Amino acid sequence: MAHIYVAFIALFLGGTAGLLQVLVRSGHFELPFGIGYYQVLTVHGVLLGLILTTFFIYGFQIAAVSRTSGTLSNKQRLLGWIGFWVMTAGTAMAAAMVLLNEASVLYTFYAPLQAHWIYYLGLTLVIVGSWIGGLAQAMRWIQWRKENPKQTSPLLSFMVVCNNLMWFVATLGVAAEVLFQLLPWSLGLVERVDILLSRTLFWYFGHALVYFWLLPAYMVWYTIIPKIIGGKIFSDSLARLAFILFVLFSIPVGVHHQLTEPGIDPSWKYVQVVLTMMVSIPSLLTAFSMFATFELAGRSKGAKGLFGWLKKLPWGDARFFAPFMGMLIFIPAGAGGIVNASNQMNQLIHNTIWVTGHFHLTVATTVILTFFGAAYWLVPHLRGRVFTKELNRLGIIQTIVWVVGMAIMSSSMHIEGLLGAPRRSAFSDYGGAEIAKTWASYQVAQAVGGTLLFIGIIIFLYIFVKLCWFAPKGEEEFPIAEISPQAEKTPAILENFKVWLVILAALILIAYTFPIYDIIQNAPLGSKGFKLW
Ligand code: HAS
Repeated sequence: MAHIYVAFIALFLGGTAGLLQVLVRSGHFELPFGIGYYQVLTVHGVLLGLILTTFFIYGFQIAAVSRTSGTLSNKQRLLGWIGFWVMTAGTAMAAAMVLLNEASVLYTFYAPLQAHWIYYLGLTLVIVGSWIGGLAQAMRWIQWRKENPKQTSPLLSFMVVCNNLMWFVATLGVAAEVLFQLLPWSLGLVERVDILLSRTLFWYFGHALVYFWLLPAYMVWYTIIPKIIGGKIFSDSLARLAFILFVLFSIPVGVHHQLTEPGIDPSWKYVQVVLTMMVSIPSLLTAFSMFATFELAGRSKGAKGLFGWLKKLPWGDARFFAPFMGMLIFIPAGAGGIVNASNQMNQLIHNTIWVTGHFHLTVATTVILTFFGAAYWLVPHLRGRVFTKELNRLGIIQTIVWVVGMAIMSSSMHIEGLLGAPRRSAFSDYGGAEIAKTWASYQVAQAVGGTLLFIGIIIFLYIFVKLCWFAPKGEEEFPIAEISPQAEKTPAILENFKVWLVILAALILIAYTFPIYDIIQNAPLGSKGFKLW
């Protein structure tokens, strides 16, 4: 619960910043008291992209491991608490610097924009804290394996370990960037920074980051949703295979965020684009698995015809409805990702507000709606209360408001991006340029959609507060589905992390050794820091 409280405080503050942003970008509103647009944008990105996600994920994962592998030992709990406090202290440090207007560098903190060193140190602590907390979760799973030799470990715990392993390997990149480049540079110990190297290290981490958000949502889809709809997990092996593929392919693909970067040789971009297409496969496996789960559950309840099973899904249950809408939105959202990853099309959309539209569909809809759906049972389960009919009805309304708001905001971002509007920029009419006039109506639409989303946040937080302190006391189930009896036995290799780590290391070395060697070997002078806000 401690993690979840921090997460939803971040949701409120970050969501408020989001509302201010869409209003400013509509061109009809200006920020009061000299508050800068980029300051608000940094608050928004850091609090929602980094803090809300990481804290909710850890709250959920700790509960998931403890529910499926057994209660955490005192040592594991202590490590969990140390991790929590280190992360929280880091958050406070980074937040303080942003609020003091010393770090308006956005959540990607691209050099040569230079923030105060305390901002970088704060974010480093968030990562170090997450290593400590993640270790505690993995230790419980290892203990389970020792206590139950030669048995397949609980699926949900296995998934948590995969996510933490991916996170650990990915964060090594950003840790190297901050420790060896940004911190010494912001402290004045070195004068210049190698921009291309810093971005490459960031994106080594940055794409795995998006799967660190997505995989907990997939945990809910694979293991929780089947129980809520009265079905079974379609296949334990398929679910594990999908997670292993994410571990393997999430990291050696970061260069697809740098397809327009001049300093990276096109042949390495080609390799990483191929690997990016590989990382779409586990999502396609997941889509297949979810359809199979829905259909089998529907047919077991007597559904007939090709699509009769759709009618048997529990549409009135917010614990299902919110994640389901997340899945549905992931179909266009994922297709947009494939557009981004395709080198030629990336030239059109890169650095336009299309990309902002893409990640509001993926993380801010697919992932967040699944987290909302999970909170509807997890919070009352942990607080000893029940998710009442009235709160469930509000949860359905909340989901509809969210989907409508996001459909308006995100589709207008996609279209405006195709018309050339930049991302990461405050409102401007660009000196009355003709092209900028074509964006105006889409910017107003974004303000309308963004306002609906803010209303969605308020409704969700109302439900959350009720579930924490005011809903009737009782027992709410932690729903975990069983594996279908028809599923094949899980091959032991899927749990053999030694094999996967070797392949992962090989893929990373192939994808990154030469580009990084090349970047360092041909490094220009480097850049001094800039503070443009
Ligand atoms: Fe992305 C940029 C490529 C997925 C987030 N992405 C971003 C940024 C973020 C982000 C935050 O290649 C901006 C970063 C920044 O600040 O610069 N993305 C992809 C690809 C995928 C992808 C190939 N992204 C995500 C996910 C995210 C996320 C997931 C967050 C959670 N993305 C890119 C690229 C860029 C990028 C480039 C850089 C662009 C640039 O130039 O700057 C893939 O993983 C997508 C695969 C997904 C699918 C969909 C499968 C569908 C499923 C739903 C099934 C539905 C069911 C419902 C079962 C293939 C699983 C049943 C329905 C019934 C009707 C019954």
